[in-house]
Amino acid sequence: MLSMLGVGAAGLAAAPYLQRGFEKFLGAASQVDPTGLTGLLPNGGGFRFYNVAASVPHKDATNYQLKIDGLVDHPTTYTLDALRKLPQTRVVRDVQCVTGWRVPKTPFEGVRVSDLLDAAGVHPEGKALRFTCFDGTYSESLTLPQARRSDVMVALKMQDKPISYDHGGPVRLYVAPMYFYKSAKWLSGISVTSEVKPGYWEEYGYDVDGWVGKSNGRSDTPTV
Ligand SMILES: Nc1nc2c(c(=O)[nH]1)N[C@H]1C(S)=C(S)[C@@H](COP(=O)(O)O)O[C@H]1N2
Ligand SMILES: [Mo]
Repeated sequence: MLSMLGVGAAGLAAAPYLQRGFEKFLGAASQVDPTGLTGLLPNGGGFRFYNVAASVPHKDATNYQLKIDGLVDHPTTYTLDALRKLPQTRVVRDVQCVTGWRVPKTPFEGVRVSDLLDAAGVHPEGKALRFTCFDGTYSESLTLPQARRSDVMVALKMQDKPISYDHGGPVRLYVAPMYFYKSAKWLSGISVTSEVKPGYWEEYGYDVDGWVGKSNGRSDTPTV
């Protein structure tokens, strides 16, 4: 806990990251802080912007790459254009952060993770995925069956627009049935592994299986 507060305080000191640092600070603190201050903060369309890194490079169609590797037959690197050319799936669900905020009926669109896995050819000993981000810090995980759901995707659009930088553009993970911390922003890598390696927040105690309503002590269920 103290180390998380330290990260938040560092964020407050860096002017360009004031907003995100502050959100991050209270997002972490709200787990134990009964003041309810998080509800008073300004936010964009109901969303809070989260970022655990000090700074994140900007990427676009000229330099974005998604690397698929690990226990696969065909390690592959996709450009943004290559991802755009693959079949796209659109899913509309409520976004829910585990700290309590929620944005109803938010469309996400992109390429199913299962399609990328099929193209890569997963080895029999491949049991899980590790997701990494070009912020250099954040990570996430899913089991193979979770990742192969039809509502789990490498998202290129959010709210029917290209994903903005703050929301993790140009490409973020989107795991519709789980709390939003599973939806890693600024996605840069998907590695097939033999077992689940807990992600960034999971090292601080969040459930590795982040099903909405079934974990982290919350009981609300999605409306869609
Ligand atoms: N790379 C990265 N991805 C991340 C995070 C982060 O700090 N860094 N925060 C997670 C958390 S806790 C939430 S609630 C959502 C927030 O997404 P948003 O900033 O688009 O609202 O992103 C998730 N993915
Ligand atoms: Mo979150």
